[in-house]
Amino acid sequence: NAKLSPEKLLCQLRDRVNVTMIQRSDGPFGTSEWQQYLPGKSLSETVGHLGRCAVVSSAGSLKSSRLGQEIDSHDAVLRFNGAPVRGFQDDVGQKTTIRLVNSQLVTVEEQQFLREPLYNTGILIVWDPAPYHAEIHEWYRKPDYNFFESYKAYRRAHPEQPFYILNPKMQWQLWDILQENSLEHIQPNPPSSGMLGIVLMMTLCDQVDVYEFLPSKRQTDICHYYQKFHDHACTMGAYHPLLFEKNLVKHMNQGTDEDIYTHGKVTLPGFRKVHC
Ligand code: NCC
Repeated sequence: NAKLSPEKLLCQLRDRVNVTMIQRSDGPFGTSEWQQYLPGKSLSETVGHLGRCAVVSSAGSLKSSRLGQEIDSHDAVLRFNGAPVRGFQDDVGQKTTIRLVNSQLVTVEEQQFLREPLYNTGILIVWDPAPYHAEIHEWYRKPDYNFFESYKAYRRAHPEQPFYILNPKMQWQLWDILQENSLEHIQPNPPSSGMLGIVLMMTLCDQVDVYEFLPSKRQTDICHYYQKFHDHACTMGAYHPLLFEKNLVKHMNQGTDEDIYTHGKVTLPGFRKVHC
């Protein structure tokens, strides 16, 4: 399906997808009010140089996988949205270095977000589906979910916990590459949290092992490992271009098909290890 060789694709991702967090110098965030809220340190200063990293999708196929120890053996672990670890350690591990959450969760589920201890571990990053290649002021005026007040409330309650806002330009730079490498026309909706998280970790780590983004032999219609909720669209995508994301990730996999089948595991190089 993908048109470029895996090597060229990695170079395109490395050179064209700008993974940055909102900074004090970013247009509407330059006010004195925002200065108090945005973290003082950059994300790379906060995490340092990471070696082996794990990205844990929230897929139902993680259930009974017993991948917990293997996942925790990584230097850093990325999880998504409300995906829990308590009660699921054997399957998904217990380490959480970064949690990537969407703006819908932060806004619509604000009360849980502000209250549940799940969110108090590790570094938080929130992202919002911005209009296609929108300029930062335009996005700030019209975010998909207006999560800014909830972000501020969380920062006031947990001022010591690093909490970043993903610069929205990344999602469309990534979407463009997804579209260019697909034979079909893709709906212009942003990539899933899973795909954004994979590329984020490729900027921070030497190696990225992704679990159950490409489903293993445990593939199931159960949406999440932590809920009894069936929906085929969770794995294949409805709003997000999930199928195209999965094809792209499969194309770049440096691990074996056996590892996908048994562990749902894909291995990608960090961008530092990509030579173009
Ligand atoms: O379900 P969600 O995603 O939180 O899952 C995180 C990422 O794991 C991968 N995944 C998940 C389930 C599955 N069966 N297969 C998978 O590959 C995907 O890469 C997914 O991105 C999101 O992307 O942010 C999403 O968020 C949820 C929901 O908003 C949050 O869980 C918060 O409650 C969306 N669901 C709904 O809006 C109902 C989902 O569409 C996308």
